Amino acid sequence: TQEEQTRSELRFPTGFAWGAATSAYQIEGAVTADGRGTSIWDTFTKTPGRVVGGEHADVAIDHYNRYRDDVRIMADLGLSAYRFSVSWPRVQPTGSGAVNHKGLDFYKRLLDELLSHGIDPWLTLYHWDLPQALEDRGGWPVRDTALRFADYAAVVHEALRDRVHTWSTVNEPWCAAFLGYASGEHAPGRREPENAIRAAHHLNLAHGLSVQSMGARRVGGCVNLYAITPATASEADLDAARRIDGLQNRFFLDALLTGRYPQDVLDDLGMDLSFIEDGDLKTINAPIDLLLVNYYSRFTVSGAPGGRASAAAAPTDTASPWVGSEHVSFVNGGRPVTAMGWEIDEDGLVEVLTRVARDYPRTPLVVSENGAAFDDVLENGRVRDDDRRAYVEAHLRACREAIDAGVPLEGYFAWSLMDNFEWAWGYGKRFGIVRVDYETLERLPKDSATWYAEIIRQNRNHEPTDS
Ligand code: PNW
Repeated sequence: TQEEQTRSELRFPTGFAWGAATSAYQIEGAVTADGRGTSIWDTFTKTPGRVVGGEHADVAIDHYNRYRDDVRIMADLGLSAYRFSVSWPRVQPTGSGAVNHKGLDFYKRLLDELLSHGIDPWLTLYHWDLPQALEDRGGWPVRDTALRFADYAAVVHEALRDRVHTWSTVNEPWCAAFLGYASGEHAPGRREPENAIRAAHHLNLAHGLSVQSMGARRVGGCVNLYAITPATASEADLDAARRIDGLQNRFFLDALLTGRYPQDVLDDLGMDLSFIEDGDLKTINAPIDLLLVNYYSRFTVSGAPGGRASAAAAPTDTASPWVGSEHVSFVNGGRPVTAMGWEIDEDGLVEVLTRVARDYPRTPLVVSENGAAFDDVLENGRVRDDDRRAYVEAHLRACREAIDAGVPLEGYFAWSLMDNFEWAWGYGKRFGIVRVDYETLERLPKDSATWYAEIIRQNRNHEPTDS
């Protein structure tokens, strides 16, 4: 039958990680509990005009208090892995010095709960919630922030190493640098193009320094990659594609995996780069055990004026994140879009994965985020999100295709486990496979979650039972 065929095509290798992902600020709430310090996202969300509807995440989906229920949901879905992040200001309220043990205790409780349900925790050290005190001293454009991060990483690693097998450092340095310091769409909301490049370098440096300071085995870096197509074969459009690929993809991939910044990108920037010190690239190129790839969409780009300045309109008044390539425009590639306006293109995922495996060989890969926001309808206690189910299914097929092509892909994490605070968009964009009622905070698995659970069950039934 059709259904059996679907399942047999979605058969994955034994040991494949079946996961879902979240991040601290987007779900935890409890922003003043147990000695947590202030992060740049607390400040940003309280600044008028920054987030749609003035929404913030003081309560978010109250995961800090409801983590037991949430782990139960993961167990019911049969997830083998869960990717989450640690809030730096919970652990070090001012980003350096004294450790707040009550903050670490929360993660110990969460990890114990996960482990007791047989769910493998994947810990991300930084998902954008910089302690405000460090931003007050200059933030990511300042080198010292990377040094403070290395200390923080060592603290977390020492406290949680007995409970965590897989570590990752900085989630999506592109977003943290360019949405935070160039376009201003994300916290801290600065529009300082050259400082955004400094931030990008120091985020890379923070990655490398923390790999060293943790001395952890099984540690990875995390990048958000896009498939990129020139709008036409014109010279201007080909140049636009080279530039955007350079700043979005190669600037991070080359640094982490080859220890070099792409020369063409440095040339495009045409700025003083003396903040890059001798030995930095060697540090950034610290050996890692895997690369975490977040994938959502494809960009179609043009060097001719007239298109949009960004792939999807930002919800607030922002500048271009494309430092040195502000003239590039993003055009409609003609594919269906999600509620974010992001084009759906699963072939782009095959392209991205095979490209990374070819150009940066011998690094195991994981799809650490993939998913879609849609305008869900709750009807008779059920969310029939066939659009999200189709998105996940298409991208899982893409993963399967990449594996068949020889890509060393070790897992897939749906973004997101639950509806949550979607940054500058607030709560209006729902990415969860589990619905959250923002009045009652009740959780309800959507049809996409039920479907995903069935795929996982089919795959895990075929694994050796003595593992
Ligand atoms: C990622 N962009 O964010 C993040 O890792 C998640 O926290 C987030 O919720 C998810 O994707 C969905 O947005 C991105 O504008 C935010 O290019 C913005 C962009 C990319 C990724």
